Amino acid sequence: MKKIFIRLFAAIFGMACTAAFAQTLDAVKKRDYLQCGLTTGFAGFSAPDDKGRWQGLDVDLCRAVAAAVLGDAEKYKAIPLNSQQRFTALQSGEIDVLARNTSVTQQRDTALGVIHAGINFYDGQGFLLPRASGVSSAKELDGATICLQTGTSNENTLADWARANGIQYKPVVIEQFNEAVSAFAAGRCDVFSTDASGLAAIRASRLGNPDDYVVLPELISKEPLGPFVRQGDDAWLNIVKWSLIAMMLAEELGVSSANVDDQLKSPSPAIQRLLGVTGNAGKNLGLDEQWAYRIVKQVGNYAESFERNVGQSSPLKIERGMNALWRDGGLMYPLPIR
Ligand SMILES: N[C@@H](CCC(=O)N[C@@H](CS)C(=O)NCC(=O)O)C(=O)O
Repeated sequence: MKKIFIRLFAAIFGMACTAAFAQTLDAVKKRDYLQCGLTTGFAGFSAPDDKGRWQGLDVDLCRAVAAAVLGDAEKYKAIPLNSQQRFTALQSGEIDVLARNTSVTQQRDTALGVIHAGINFYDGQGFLLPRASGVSSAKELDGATICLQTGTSNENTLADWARANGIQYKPVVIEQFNEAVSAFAAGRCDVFSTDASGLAAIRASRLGNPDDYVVLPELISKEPLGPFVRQGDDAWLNIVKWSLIAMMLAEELGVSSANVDDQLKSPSPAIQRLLGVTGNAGKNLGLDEQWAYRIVKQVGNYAESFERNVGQSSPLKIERGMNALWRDGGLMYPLPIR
């Protein structure tokens, strides 16, 4: 009798949980577009082009999820958020996914009710300053005025680093990105500090002649950047997580937007499973079996997205470095689909 009761309870509880977990997927399907939290405009990662179309490595993550879930990479709405606004927007349900140069930290992954769904860019905090300053190492920054943006992990990281290295500095902390950059450009601070990716974006697109500015060689922290979702919706977490993995796995397996149709005939079991020719990876995610095929076809693999947005085909010209695949000496290690 007791056993039957426990089974009944488990079944009802299981159904209730499944319903709760399916929330975001159902909401996105019903709405027929994804609400994607991005920056207010950050070249290479998430910024509108001259036609108002959002472009970037982070935008491609939104497009990948939209392609997987809704069949069309363009079925997403860009929600621009500054650093301060981003977690509230996710917590409150204003966005379905936060895809915006957000560092994974223990506190964010636990206490904020949000959770990361992978890493799409390994980074570190650095310093940008005018070349004319003659400064060539972060050790020379004693006495500097340093611009930062409110609501970033950069504030605490800089404070920790300065304390550990006996460096005195004056922080100028500004809420809006544009204002923070303008303050730096106008010489209100000697240095701008944020993730190196952000510094590359600022240098390439916001400051007149990029060659008049240098990014110092030292990175003072680890900044693993990745998409976040709300805690408590594992089905949705899996969709975002595996959409990103699918892009990396496609790179690893040599599947690109250009050859994906030919690759449907590949004899490789791993490619067949990725593209839904065999297996049930789609069903396991609550999607159809072409979810990853559409990601690669419409968005491209991770290498294509990287090169187009932030790599050698972009003004940022960021090296793959830590963001290369593991087999090429980087940290990107796509989990297997099987
Ligand atoms: N990775 C750091 C910093 C990310 C960040 O928010 N950086 C700022 C300064 S470059 C930014 O992206 N601003 C863009 C905006 O607010 O639209 C974090 O997660 O706190």
